[in-house]
This record gives sequence, C-alpha cells and structure tokens, in this order.
Amino acid sequence: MLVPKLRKLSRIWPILLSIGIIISLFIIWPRSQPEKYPRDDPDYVSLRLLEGQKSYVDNRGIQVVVGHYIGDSVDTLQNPNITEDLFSDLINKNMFNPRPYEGKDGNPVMIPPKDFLLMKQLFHINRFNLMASDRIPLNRTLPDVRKKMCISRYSGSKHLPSTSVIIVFHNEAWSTLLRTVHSVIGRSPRHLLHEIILVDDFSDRDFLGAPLDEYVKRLEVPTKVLRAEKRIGLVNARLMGAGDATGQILTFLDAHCECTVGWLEPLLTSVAEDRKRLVSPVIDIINDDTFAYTRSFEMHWGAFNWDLHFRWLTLGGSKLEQRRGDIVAPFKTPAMAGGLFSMDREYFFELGGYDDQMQIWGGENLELSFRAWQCGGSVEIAPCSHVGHLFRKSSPYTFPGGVGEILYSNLARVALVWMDEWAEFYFKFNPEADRVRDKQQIRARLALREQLQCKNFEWYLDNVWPQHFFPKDDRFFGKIIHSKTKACLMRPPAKGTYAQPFGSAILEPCFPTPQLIQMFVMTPEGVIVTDESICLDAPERDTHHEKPKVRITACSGQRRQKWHYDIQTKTMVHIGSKMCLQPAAKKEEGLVISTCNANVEQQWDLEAVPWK
Ligand code: LR7
Ligand code: MN
Repeated sequence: MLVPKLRKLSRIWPILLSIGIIISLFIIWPRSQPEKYPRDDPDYVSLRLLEGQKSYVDNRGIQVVVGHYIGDSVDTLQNPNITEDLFSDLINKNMFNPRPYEGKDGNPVMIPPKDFLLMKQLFHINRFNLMASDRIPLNRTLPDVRKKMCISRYSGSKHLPSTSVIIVFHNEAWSTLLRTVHSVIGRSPRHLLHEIILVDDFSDRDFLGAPLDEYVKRLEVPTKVLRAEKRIGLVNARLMGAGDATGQILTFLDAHCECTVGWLEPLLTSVAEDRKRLVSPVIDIINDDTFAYTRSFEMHWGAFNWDLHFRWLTLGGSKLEQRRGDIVAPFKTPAMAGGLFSMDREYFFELGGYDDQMQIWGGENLELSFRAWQCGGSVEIAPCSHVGHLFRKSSPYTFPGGVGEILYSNLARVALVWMDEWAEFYFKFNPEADRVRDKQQIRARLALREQLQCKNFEWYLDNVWPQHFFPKDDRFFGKIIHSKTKACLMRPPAKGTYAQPFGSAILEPCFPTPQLIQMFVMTPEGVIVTDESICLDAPERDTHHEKPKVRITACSGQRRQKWHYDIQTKTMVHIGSKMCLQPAAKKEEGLVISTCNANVEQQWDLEAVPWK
C-alpha cells in the first residue's frame, strides 16, 4: 500500500498544476459560461451556485413539491444520444472516481464542458448527475447547518439507546449509497450506532452484488446487506430490514442521503423520551445536478393535498407563536415525508409495521403517519437534526404493473383503512384510485385498526391538523359561482411536479362535472380555501387602488383572508376592507374587491357539492 503512494509523490507537481487549472476554472466558470440549455429542457444542466437558497422554494420562486412525481422510466429511453448497448454497458459500471476537493463543504460540483455529453447520458441512469456524484469523495465535508442552540441542547446525550440504521435500495448508484453509509458512520457517535442494515430490493447492477458485500465487511460499524429474492418494493424491503434489526431504535434512511453533524442525537433523544414518537430530521436538499447541499427551512411541517400527495406547508399563525419560546424543540407534524425517521423498534411492530400489501413506492408515509396519530402515537420533526436528501424530478426505476396502478392502489389502501368519510371524498374526485378501490384486500389492516382501538379520521383532522383545508360538515364545500355570468371561481392550475398555487383567482366556465380545481371550502371563520392550502386574499387597506386585486395565495390566518357571505344580498364581503368581491373590468385581470353596491356584478351563488 505504501510503495505506490511514495511513487505517486514524485509525480505530485503535475497534479498540483492541474489542481491550479481546475481551481481557476472553478472561479471563472459560473460567469463565463453562457446558458446553453433552455430552463425548461429536462436535460438542462445547471452549473449555477445555489447560495442563499434556504428553503423549499426553488430558484424560480416556486414552491418545490416533493414526494410527488411520476416520471417516465428508464426502460423507455428517450435520449437520442445514447444507444441501448452503450447504456447497458454504462449501467453496470461503477465509475466512482473521487477527487478530494469536489463537493467539499457541500459545494456544487463543476463538470468540464468536454464531459458534458457523457454527463448528460449518465444522468439518465439514476435521474441525477451520476458523473458529479462519482467525483465526490464518500466522506465529503458538509457545513454544520444547525442553529447554535442545538449544540448545547444535545451535548449531554451520552446515555441514549442505540439504533439500527436501515437503508433500502433498488439499483442505487455506488457513490450515493456509500456516501449515505459513510455519512452515518462519520457523523454519529459510535456508541449510538448499533448496526447498519442495507436491504437490496433485487437490484441488477453488478457492483451492488459481491463488491458491496466485500466493501461493507471493512466498515467500522457492523454492516450487512440483506437481499430480496424478487422485487418487493420499499415497504417490504423496510419490513425485511426491521425484522432483522436488533437495535432498540430503528432509523430509516433513503439510499441517497447525507447526514450532517449532530443529526442522530435529536432523533434518539426524542424517541427515548417517548417511545411512541416517530421523529424525522429536517430534510435538506442535495441538488440533483450539482450535488450542492442546501439547508432547508426548519419551519415547515408535512401534510398532504386533496389528491393525497405529500406536501410541505409553512408553519404559520398560532403554531408559530407557540414555538417562540423554544424554536429548536421538536414539533408535531400531521405527516412525515416518509424516508427518514427514527422510531422505537418494538413500537414499530406493535403499531403494525407497514402495510405489506403496498407495492414499490408511495403512500406508506401517509399510512404510517395516520396510523401513528390515530392509534396513540405521534409524528414529529426535530429541527436540530439535519439530513440531506437527493431530490429528483423523476423516478429512475421500473414500476412493475405500471406507475398509476401501483401508486393509486397504495393510496386507495390508505384512504380505505384510515380516512373514513374522507375516503369517499378522495375516490369521488380521483377516478384512477376509484378504479382500483375494489381490488384492495384490507381486512387485516382494518382488524389492526380495531385491535389498536384507533381514533377516527375526524379526530385526526380536528386535533392534529386543525388548519386543514378538507371539506367537513361544519363548512361549505363546492362551487363559488358568479350569478350574472354563471362562471366558476377557479384556482390557477398546477403544472408538472411543481405546484404553482399563487396568482390571480380566475373565473372560468363551470365544468359540467365537478372538478377539484373549481371547488372551494369556506370555513365558519370565513376563510375561503382550496387545495394546497391556498386562500382568497385581498389587502385590508389599499390606498392606491379603488378596486384592489384579489389574489390566491398561501393561507396565513390573517384578517385579509376573511370573508362573509351575505345570503340576502348574495354578496361576498371582504371583512377587512368591507368591500365586495366582483370580477375585474377585464376578464384576464381576474377578481377585485370594490365598494359594495347592490349591483348584480357583486352577486354570487354558493353551490354546495356533496363530497362523501
Ligand atoms: O421498489 C423500490 N424499492 C426500493 O428499495 C423503490 C424504491 N426503493 C428505495 C429507493 O432506492 C430509495 O432508497 O426506496 C427508497 C425511496 O425511494 P425514492 O428515493 O425513489 O423515493 P423519494 O425520495 O422520491 O420519495 C419519498 O416518498 C416515498 C414514498 O413511498 C418514500 O417514503 C421515500 O422514502 C420518500 N423520501 C423521503 O422522504 C425523502 C425526503 C423526500 C421528501 C419530502
Ligand atoms: Mn429518495
């Protein structure tokens, strides 16, 4: 081992020279490179620095929606630059080739232009920049992104139960998988790591076979690789890992994470205080193009939209007030993202493990969140624990049976077992899920719900997520129709994997069959809210405009979002300004509020739509 190293020393000057060249490129690049690819090209490779980006709002100002993607799969290759042969050759190669400086401190990786073509081809294998990942060392440094207070808060956590870390994977890249493992080992107190269990969900890449078995033998924490004999999906892979684990606490991670310093102590502390807690870290962002590490906003909690897609929502109003005194204390969340959390091992099984009928991907995070809450546990986020996750725009692997069928079957199971009347709401407006509803055998899960004497979904909504935007018997749900034109109030449509909830409220012809995009909830407090927690909003005072614009924006609980519907006059009165809702003079300008008059322009009909 030593001799080759010495020999290399004599060749050090050319290395220094190339480092010099690379460093200067590093400095010149971002300025001198013109943007080669249009922004909306999925192959657009970003070399921009993401400095200052501190939340899930992306660089176009759009809230990034995670846990919601349905990508095309790798077996239908669409990149014309790459032949099937080349692809199957590349796919089995481990091209891990680290350079000590790349990705250091979470900085973005720079790829020289001569490698752009190959880089773009490799991107398709895992749907992230594999070339960039393969240049970053397994033990790259990351900034300590915790609030200062976190350090002292957990400095005394010596006597905590230890954890088994379970990482399931299907055809993960070597570099991302092992960077996950090394970040666990390198950034956890040794005595808190009981073992690491990698569960291979029937990968077919050569390097994930024997070479992986060999590699993990040399790690300083007992690490094993369990292998599924057929593709079993992430739920059953996690069950396999949990069944084998012997640590007192289970900690699950996706196979492309990077833990930061101090990540583990807050999770274990919280579970040790109350064994019925499921605790997630704050999930930071590893960029899929550059592998830059971006700290994400700590004041988000997890919930879901009307289609049962996971969403991050900003903690607002009273919830934030409550946290004033102790902003780094773990806080309760209606749902977890799903991939990264710790919980007591025995409690995991007491609570029913996972629904083993769930296939491949999706839905299990809500299922577990509902089950925990409704059956006496809780779900939390520990803001002092930060773990990076590589967010992708599409899914790289196959969904045997079809993405739709799998995802909707999983979600149908969640709804049928846990959501009571709100299951009807879900099926009514989600025909894809409704189609697979009757195929679900859920008797065992209903028996579990019975046996654990779990509370109902109404309790969950009222107590765990009182800010929710679902219909309920105490509120209006349906269409808001402009009496004169018979047009329906509508939210701007969401596009692709990004929700674009903000903009003007618009009036469009009503759809003949009820569509969620034209449905609104009006709460007893006078909030007009629709899916994605967006509210009808107007300024309480606007000295510049006679007819201030009405917008559709994130619900804030403020007075500017409160309305009163007068049944007699059929007017929708904005409480803060005492003005009335009406269409703007030009259709494309949407809606405004204006001094109330008895004019027909200001008349609205609230047409309730049955939702269950
Ligand atoms: O068939 C499969 N077998 C597997 O072993 C499919 C997937 N997997 C593995 C996969 O290799 C990965 O390690 O399962 C893990 C999760 O799959 P991803 O990374 O494709 O999922 P994701 O990060 O896009 O999706 C989120 O939602 C999923 C719903 O089923 C899971 O709960 C993921 O764990 C979850 N990820 C996170 O919570 C990370 C933060 C994202 C957010 C918000
Ligand atoms: Mn993931």
